[in-house]
Amino acid sequence: MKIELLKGDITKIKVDAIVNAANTSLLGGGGVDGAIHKAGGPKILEECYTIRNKQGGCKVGEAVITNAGNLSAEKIIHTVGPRWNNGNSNEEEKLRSCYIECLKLAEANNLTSIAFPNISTGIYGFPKDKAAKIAFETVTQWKSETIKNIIFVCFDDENYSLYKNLLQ
Ligand code: AR6
Repeated sequence: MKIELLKGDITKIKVDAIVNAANTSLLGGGGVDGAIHKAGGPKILEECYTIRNKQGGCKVGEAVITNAGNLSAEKIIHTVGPRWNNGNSNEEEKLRSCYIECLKLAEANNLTSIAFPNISTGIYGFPKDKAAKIAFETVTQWKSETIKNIIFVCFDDENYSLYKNLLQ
């Protein structure tokens, strides 16, 4: 299993699955969620509505999978990261769970490559250094079956340099 680092816009990445940092409603928002729905078009949201009707959205630390609309990825895996609450609400465990549930879903769908944004480190305010450590540790400990390639896509300089240090 190869772990890579890229800087830029995750909607442009050619992989089997792009991970979205969504919210519990699954109905879109700002940040990477907004960018994915904007670039991917209405088909993604349509399937999000179907999932909502069936199971009422997605809980923090869990993940659901949909089509990728117009994007070059095959699937979008939507996960809901925790909002940072000074470390008082099990945020670290919940963030770890996001990565694990995404990896599980990718494997269950026989996907071989997956791109992660830096979940929770934007609007949800999770400290970037802590989040990078959790993401990196969880992914490197993963016992892969179908996944051959994991890509961390960093949008901002701070995250990029944190991941660069971890990968070195
Ligand atoms: N490609 C890759 N990374 C991106 C992109 C992009 N196009 N745009 C932003 N980022 P955020 P959260 C980075 O705020 O903190 C939404 O409204 C960004 O620099 O997107 O999990 C949802 O609906 C940051 O490092 O997600 C939720 O309500 C990272 O993506 C809420 O925001 C995550 O920032 C979720 O907040």
